[in-house]
Amino acid sequence: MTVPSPAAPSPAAPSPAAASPAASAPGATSPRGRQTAAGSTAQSDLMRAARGEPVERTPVWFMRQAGRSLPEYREVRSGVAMLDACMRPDLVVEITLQPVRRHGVDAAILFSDIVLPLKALGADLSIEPGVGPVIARPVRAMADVEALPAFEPEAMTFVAEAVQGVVAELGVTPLVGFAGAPYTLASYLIEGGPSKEHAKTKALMRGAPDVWHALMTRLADISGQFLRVQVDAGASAVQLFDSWAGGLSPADYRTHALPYSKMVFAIVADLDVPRIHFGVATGEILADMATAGVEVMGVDWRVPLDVAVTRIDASQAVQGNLDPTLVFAPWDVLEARAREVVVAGRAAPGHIFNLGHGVLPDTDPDVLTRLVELVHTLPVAD
Ligand code: 1CP
Repeated sequence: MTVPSPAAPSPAAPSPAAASPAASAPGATSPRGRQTAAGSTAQSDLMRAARGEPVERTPVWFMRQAGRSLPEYREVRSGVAMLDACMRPDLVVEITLQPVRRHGVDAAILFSDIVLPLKALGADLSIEPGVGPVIARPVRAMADVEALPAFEPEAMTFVAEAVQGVVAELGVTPLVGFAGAPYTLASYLIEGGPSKEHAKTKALMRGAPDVWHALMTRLADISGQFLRVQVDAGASAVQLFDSWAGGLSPADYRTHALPYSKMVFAIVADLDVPRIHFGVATGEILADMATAGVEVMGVDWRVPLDVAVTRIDASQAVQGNLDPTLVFAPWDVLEARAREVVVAGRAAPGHIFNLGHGVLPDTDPDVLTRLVELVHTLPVAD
């Protein structure tokens, strides 16, 4: 399924206004999908579901499908630091394709991390094994925000190269590009690393609105431009991860987080790719998240999909939402729950099957393969 590399896309558009219009040349973003020599991704089940059109089979992919659950991932990652791996196009192509080959999922997601653009732009941060992102100089004051790097398209050439390499191998299977939402990114920058309560983040958010606004605006630009780089290079859809936004009350979310996520989605609005919005424990803020300028709402396992559709726009597709711990249950229990998810998903105009959060590292990959096969056999309508 190897196809020629896309015709030299620019690594990044300097601003939405300067973006090239949709075109149908190989490698270009067509209005409804990605044109490659093997055909267009536009008619894939994933893209059709995202647009709310009928599908042959329910499309399925898994958040964190590339990663520690796969022995072939552990092998190629051995001795290479996480963010170094993300910056090597040869490794990114290989790791991104591994779960597609193994599970037969309907989409690839770029192997990267939400903090990668900050690292590529020069921020002093790393991903510590078993911990997560850690930043040397946490953001606490305006001077720290000003010291953060601004977006530079030249720093992203390796991302464009990796995306081009992936889509050349994927044929008509779409690649999902992604970025971190400003709130979730800010939580790592302010706390200095992973945190449960996000107390420092919320203190800065409420106590220093000018610093907060400056930080969130900067992060919105970086994430939006990072998504553009991926789409320009060949990604067919984008997902914004606001993993920790569910820790905010609806009022705080609306005031302090949503406006900046809207900025991110606005930066890619002209690219005509499906935009997916996801967070964890977001039941109370789903309605607000749905207003960010998105076609697909990701839902975690806490809210049944047929309930989620009553909280979002009737035109929006849904993505989710099997509890990721169900892979450790007996197969008949997992199968029954997966069937329930597919039936509940029919309440939306389109449904992309996924877990309600990322694949857990101890997951048996054979269970995921079997789950993909199951979902593909289930009827898409009553
Ligand atoms: O060495 C390793 O293998 C480290 C584990 C790991 C991996 C495989 C990290 C550290 N990041 C990743 C890749 C990654 N990160 C992907 C891969 C693409 C795929 O899905 O296959 C994606 C989509 C992410 C995005 C990401 N990173 C999110 C949003 C998704 C989510 O899980 O909510 C978040 C919050 C991060 C931060 C992060 N990076 C890594 C860890 C362990 C964490 C979470 C730390 C925490 O608990 O706060």
